[in-house]
Amino acid sequence: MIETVATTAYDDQKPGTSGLRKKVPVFRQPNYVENFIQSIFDTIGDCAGKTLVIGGDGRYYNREVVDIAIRMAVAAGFGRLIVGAGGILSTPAASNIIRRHGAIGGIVLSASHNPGGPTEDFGIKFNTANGGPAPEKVTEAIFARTQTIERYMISRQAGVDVDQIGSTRLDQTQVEIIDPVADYAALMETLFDFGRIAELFGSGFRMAFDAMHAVTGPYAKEILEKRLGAPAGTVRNFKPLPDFGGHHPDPNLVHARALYEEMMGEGAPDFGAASDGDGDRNLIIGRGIFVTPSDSLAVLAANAHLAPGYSGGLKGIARSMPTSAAADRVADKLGIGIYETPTGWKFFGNLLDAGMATICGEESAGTGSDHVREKDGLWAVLLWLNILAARGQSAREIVEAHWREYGRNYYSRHDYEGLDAEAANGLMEALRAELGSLPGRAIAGLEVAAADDFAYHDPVDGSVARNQGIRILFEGGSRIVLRLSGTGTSGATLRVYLERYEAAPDRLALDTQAALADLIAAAEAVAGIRARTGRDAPTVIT
Ligand code: G16
Repeated sequence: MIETVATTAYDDQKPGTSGLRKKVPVFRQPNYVENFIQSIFDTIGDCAGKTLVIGGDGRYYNREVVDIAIRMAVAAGFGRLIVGAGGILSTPAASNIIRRHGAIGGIVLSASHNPGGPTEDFGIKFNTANGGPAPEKVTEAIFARTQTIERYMISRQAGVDVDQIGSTRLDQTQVEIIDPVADYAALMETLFDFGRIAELFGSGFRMAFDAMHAVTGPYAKEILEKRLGAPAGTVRNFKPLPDFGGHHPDPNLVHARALYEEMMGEGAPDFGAASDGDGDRNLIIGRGIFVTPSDSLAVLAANAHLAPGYSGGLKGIARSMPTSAAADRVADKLGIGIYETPTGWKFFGNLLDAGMATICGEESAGTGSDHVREKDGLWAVLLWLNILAARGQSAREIVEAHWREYGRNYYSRHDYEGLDAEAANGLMEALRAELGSLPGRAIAGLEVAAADDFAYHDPVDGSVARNQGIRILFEGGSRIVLRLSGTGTSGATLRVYLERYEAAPDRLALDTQAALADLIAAAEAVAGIRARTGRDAPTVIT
């Protein structure tokens, strides 16, 4: 039985950098979830006979929303639903399934690296037929629809048991509950030399992978321990929990501190890695060395040809604007295109679809390739393993050799979280107003060469995205970027990105924060962070 339910619009359902992210109590308001899902379906238009993928990262409220999404998709007339067993699908696995099964798109439930629980974060995003996050014109259409919605449709038939792998018919819809891992693991086998990586593990190579009680656990267990023969216990915290064990499933140096300490300590394993809530981010730590996401992108791009899936070379590299320019040097050397996009994986979609880029990366711990249309945490880890196995060197040796060859882009991001939104917006507006007068001025001893508010002109569809972050470029190539996060769920988060390039052989092993000290001072001087936000120090330094 399909019921049409009258509803009233909410005015705050505007998707951010990566879908609609709010606190669980917000999603629990009457019809809040239903309004958003119906707005997605109304934006798709005719859903009859089409295929839709549904899954999420297993966080608190995932099961309830999977059930609602299935019922509403049946009411919308979809022909086939593909749902991860237990309501589980990592973001990259969902992207792969959409592509592999010719789905019109997917509903992916996640708030990524944000904490989970009854008062914590939840999120809904829509991915389109290419497997990637919906581009801005689609998210804007969904948002517009949420503003005028007056009804939604839902099936009141008995639902399906999402824990039971199998296929059930509900009205005209075939609902398939699938193993969330199988298709993804098969894809990884086509890209990497599993035999060689297995030999590495067979030779006594030790690895620590922290799944942070999030979605990657079952994927990492299957691939690393079962298929590649890593010793049992290599994958830690592998059981996805609705509250991630009370932690933030954020693979950075704050929330994966224990792994970092271990990798820097006596008797550290050879290689350490972690992934986030929905499995699209990665953290890479070699024994005695943290590899910044920007460096990781550059090293992976320079060595990708060592993995079978990339042996033919790369078509191009894309990075988000705040990501360091380390990858640009690799692209120059390889003689391939380098593209600078705004923050948000959705901006890579066109470049990947058009065959202009093969590998993409972001400073926010995201790396991926054209194998799917999302960033992919485990993919990055497997490419690293493939490279380690092929080169027979440690991660540290590889990174240091990379710096010797290309120079080093010292890089750090300072986040000021939970700011008063007005104060944060005021800071950005004041900076914007000053941009024209900055070039030629000296700030904290550094001369400004150029300053702008980044605008992206998509070379594929000609669309323009403005106000994507303030860039202050200094003589000599150092820079500061300031922007407000588009993924937070309370107040505002100011991100300050700092970068300095060094090529002198005796200046490649400096302490990162010390190497960036004058840029940190310049950011404070130009933006007045302390005075405007009342904060003396960043909340998180990565
Ligand atoms: C999302 C986006 C990324 C972006 C990151 C941070 O990642 O997919 O492209 O870099 O947020 O965005 P912001 O700086 O606006 O907070 P995830 O892993 O949270 O989905």
